[in-house]
Amino acid sequence: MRVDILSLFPDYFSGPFDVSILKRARESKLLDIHLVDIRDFAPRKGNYAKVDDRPYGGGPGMVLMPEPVCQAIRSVKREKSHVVYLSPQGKKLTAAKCQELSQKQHLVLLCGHYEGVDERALKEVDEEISIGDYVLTNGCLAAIVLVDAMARFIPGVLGHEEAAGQDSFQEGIFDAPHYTRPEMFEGIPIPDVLKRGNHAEIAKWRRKQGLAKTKRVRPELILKETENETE
Ligand code: 4FV
Repeated sequence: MRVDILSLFPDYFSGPFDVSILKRARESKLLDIHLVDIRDFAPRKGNYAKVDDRPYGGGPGMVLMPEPVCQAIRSVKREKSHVVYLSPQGKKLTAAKCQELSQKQHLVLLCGHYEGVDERALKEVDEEISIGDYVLTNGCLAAIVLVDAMARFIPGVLGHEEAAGQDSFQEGIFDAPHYTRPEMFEGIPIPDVLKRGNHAEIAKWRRKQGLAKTKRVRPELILKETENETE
């Protein structure tokens, strides 16, 4: 999959894509990430390229201008491209959405900055996605979160396939608690059921644990899950 990330800070991405699973995914060409500097598409006065201006109607902060944003998107957009604008005004990113995006051939991610992007630039955008109900200093972080969570669904990116399949939220509920050696830690043993090695019993216990914690911490997920089951 090719991913073009449009931002004002291409350097922001040096690090998260250069280690561990994402580094391996890029090396094995499962993930082909390109960084585009929106400032390269701004009209230049001398060596200054203006990308932002004050908001019409007044108010605090600055707004990203439509011209450089649209030109940047058009510089990479092609027939099968799917353009996503990361912003707090988007639909919340979910595992299901990550799985859906992982099937795209070409993703174009637009990272907001300042107060946001001029609304008219959104004519080049297919969907707006938020990573959560809080405001970041810049949208680059949201793009990193999306690429990371989405890449896990690309076949071959994770070591053994089923890992993503057993994730939290895969069945709309939390993952079960995990245990590893030592069998006794500071007087706390591992649950007996995990020692008995009866896989059906272990699977039942894990689902029960996942369900119980989801009910306690995120009851709305249960409602949604049962709604999905009853649909
Ligand atoms: C954000 C979010 C987010 C808003 C102002 C960047 C910032 C600045 N993006 N999910 N939450 N973006 O806070 O995606 O433009």
